[in-house]
Amino acid sequence: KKLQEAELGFTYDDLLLAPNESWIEAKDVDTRTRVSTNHELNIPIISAAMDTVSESELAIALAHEGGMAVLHRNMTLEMEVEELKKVKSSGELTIRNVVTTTADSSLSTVKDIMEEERINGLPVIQGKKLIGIITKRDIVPFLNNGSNKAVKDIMTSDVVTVKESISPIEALDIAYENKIERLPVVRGDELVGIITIKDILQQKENPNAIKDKNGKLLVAAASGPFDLERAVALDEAGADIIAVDCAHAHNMRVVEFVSTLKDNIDADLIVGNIATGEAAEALIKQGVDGIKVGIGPGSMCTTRIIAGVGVPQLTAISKVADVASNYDVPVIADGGLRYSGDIAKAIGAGADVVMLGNLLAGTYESPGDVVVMNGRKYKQYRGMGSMGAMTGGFSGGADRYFQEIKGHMKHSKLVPEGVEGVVPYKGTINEVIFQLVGGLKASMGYSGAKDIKKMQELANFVRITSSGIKESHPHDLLITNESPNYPTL
Ligand code: RVP
Repeated sequence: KKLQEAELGFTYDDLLLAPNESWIEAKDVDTRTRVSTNHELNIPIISAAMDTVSESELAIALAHEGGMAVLHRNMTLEMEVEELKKVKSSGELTIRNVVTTTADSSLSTVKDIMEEERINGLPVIQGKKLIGIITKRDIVPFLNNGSNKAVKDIMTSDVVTVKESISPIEALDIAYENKIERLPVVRGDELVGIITIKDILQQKENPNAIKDKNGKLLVAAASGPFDLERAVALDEAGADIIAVDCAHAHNMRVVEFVSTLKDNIDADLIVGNIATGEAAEALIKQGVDGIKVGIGPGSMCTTRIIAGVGVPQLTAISKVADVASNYDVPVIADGGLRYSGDIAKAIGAGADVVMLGNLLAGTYESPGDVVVMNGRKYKQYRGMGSMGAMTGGFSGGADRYFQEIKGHMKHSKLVPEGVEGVVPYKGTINEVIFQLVGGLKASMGYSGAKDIKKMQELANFVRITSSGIKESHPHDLLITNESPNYPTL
């Protein structure tokens, strides 16, 4: 009876989106979406909380594109807070930690500071008061001619300054007008920071960047299911979202602990992973701000093989979304996505956001070095339940799978649910996201969906067979030029 009642579960390759009548084109669609109760993204993409994917560098790059990273937790609490702070301070137009000099300093000291800090200009201060600015250009003529001039002899005293409230456009105008590269920011005559043209231009290049209410880049940070100390510390350090990262969030101890976490943090709380409507109901009743779906679809995950447990991902997304939409709680489809078309399918099945591991691993900004094998470039990618992640680093992978590392425990006493490997080097986050979002937009054009909500509403799935899959991929030719959005391993 049990077998007769067994439901059919679908995943990405089992279905395609049928095209709809459409009055909308890819270039006109709106990809904004909600990732948690209180936070919107400009693109429906977040990065996996994995130690070969999400640290500050990738978090900054992804937030610039309008998405968000979930910083991994296979590091000490202090290190994770440090990573978080790097993301939060990077979005600021005004650098507040300014390296300065004083009027009586020698030019050679100034040169050394500039070289060490790799900066081309220093504000000159007396106490906290700004009294001048000195640049590399000013000092170069005097460096090799035995001159014993001091900063005060050659600095520019008539400094163009700006107030803290300045906008990037205004700052840029002032910098161009005065042909200068850096603008000291003052409160009265006190120096409080500096704005550089380089930073403004970087901001201008990223009109899609996603920021918090203070203008800092949006970022989430992972915490263990029972790690109150970490969740509170990350919250205090300014995380916008705490993501409870766990392999089975329908474990009732995890569900019950949600309310303790909620009571102690201001940030939104995303919890996962689950794969059923019942689990969604249980978590939503505890007040979660977002739910993450995915038991076993991950590209390096072996849970379905080792434990024999999981739900094919499109069915899991759809079951969770059916419940979550009644409560207006965002759904994140985590794992198993290989192409941009899978993002469209996940959204069509009810997801508000997708979480990517493999597709963002192997980018310039992901942690780790490029390795060359047989003339091709790769970067490491490993499951957080792999032997390497559970025993290396800070064993932040182990409790995700309810496993404990004790003292000198032998590795053979762990049961891994993930593997370690490499993925092809893919270029920058900017290049990768351009292709992924481009594919999603194309799909929205085919579906006649002007935004993500409409995509969820209008998506029409058609079931396909293995011949359908074969027909979908390029066939009957030898690919001679690799396409940026269709990699061959
Ligand atoms: P993928 O994008 O298919 O590579 O999947 C990434 C997801 O896989 C992660 O966000 C996480 O939910 C899951 N994961 C991470 N480690 C492991 C494991 O070791 N089994 N699984």
